[in-house]
Amino acid sequence: MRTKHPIIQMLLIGVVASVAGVALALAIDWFPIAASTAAAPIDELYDVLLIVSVPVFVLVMTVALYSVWRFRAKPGDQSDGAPIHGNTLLEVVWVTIPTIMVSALAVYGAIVLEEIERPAANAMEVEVTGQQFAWSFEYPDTPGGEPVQSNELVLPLGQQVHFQIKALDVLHSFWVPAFRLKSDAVPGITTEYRVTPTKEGRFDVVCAELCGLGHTTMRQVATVLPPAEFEGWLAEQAKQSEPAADDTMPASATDEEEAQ
Ligand SMILES: [Cu+2]
Repeated sequence: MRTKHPIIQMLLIGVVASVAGVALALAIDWFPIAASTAAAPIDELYDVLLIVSVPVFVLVMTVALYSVWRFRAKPGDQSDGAPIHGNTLLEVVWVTIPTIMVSALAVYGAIVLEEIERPAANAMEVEVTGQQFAWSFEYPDTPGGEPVQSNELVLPLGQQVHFQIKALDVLHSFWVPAFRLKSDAVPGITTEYRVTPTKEGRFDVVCAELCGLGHTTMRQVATVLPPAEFEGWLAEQAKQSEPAADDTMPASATDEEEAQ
C-alpha cells in the first residue's frame, strides 16, 4: 500500500470524522420543551454553533492524534527533533480563519438577540425578585391599580412579558428553560429580558447561579394561561392581597432557609 501525503491523510480522516461528528451532534435532542417565541431562533443558533464548532474540534484532534501516531519516535531513537522555528503562513492562517469565524458568529448572535428582545407595545411588566432560596413576583399593572405580589409566576399566552429582575442578597439567575432566556439577578442593579410565551402549561422556573446551600431547592413553576384566565387570576390575587399588602417576604423562603 502506498502511503499518502500526511496532510491528505489528515484531511480525509478529518472530513469523515467531521461529518460523523456533526451528524451525531444534530441527532442529539439538546433542548427542553419550547414554549416561547425565543425558543426557535435560539435552538437554531445552537445548531449553527454545533455545525461550526464540531469540525474545528475534530480538525484539531485529528492533527494532534495523527501526529502522535504517525510521527512518534522509533524505539531507541535518541536524536533531537528538527530545529523548526515559526511558520508565518501557518500562523497567519490559524489567526485569520478563527477570527473571521468567531466574528461572524458574534454578529449572528447579536442579530438573533436583537430580534427576540424587540419590545412589543403591549408588553406586561413583571418584577422578579430572587432571594435565598425562592423567587417572588410582582405585577405592577393591575386593573385596581394596586401591585400584586405572588410566589407563583403566572403569565398570559401570546403576550410579551418584560421581566425586571432583582436580587435581595446574593447572585441568582432567573431561568425558565422552556422560554430559553436567562438573566443574572444581581444585588443593587435591575436586569431585564423580554419573552413571549407560546404554549399553555406549567414550566420550571429555576435558579441557574449557585447561591447557597438551598440553591437546588430554588425551583418554582411558571403557569401560562389563556389571556382571559390570566386576567381572572390577576383580579383574584388583587382581591386577596388587599388586607395584607405589606407581607413581601415569601413564607416558603424563610422555611427553607431554616431547614438548611
Ligand atoms: Cu441559586
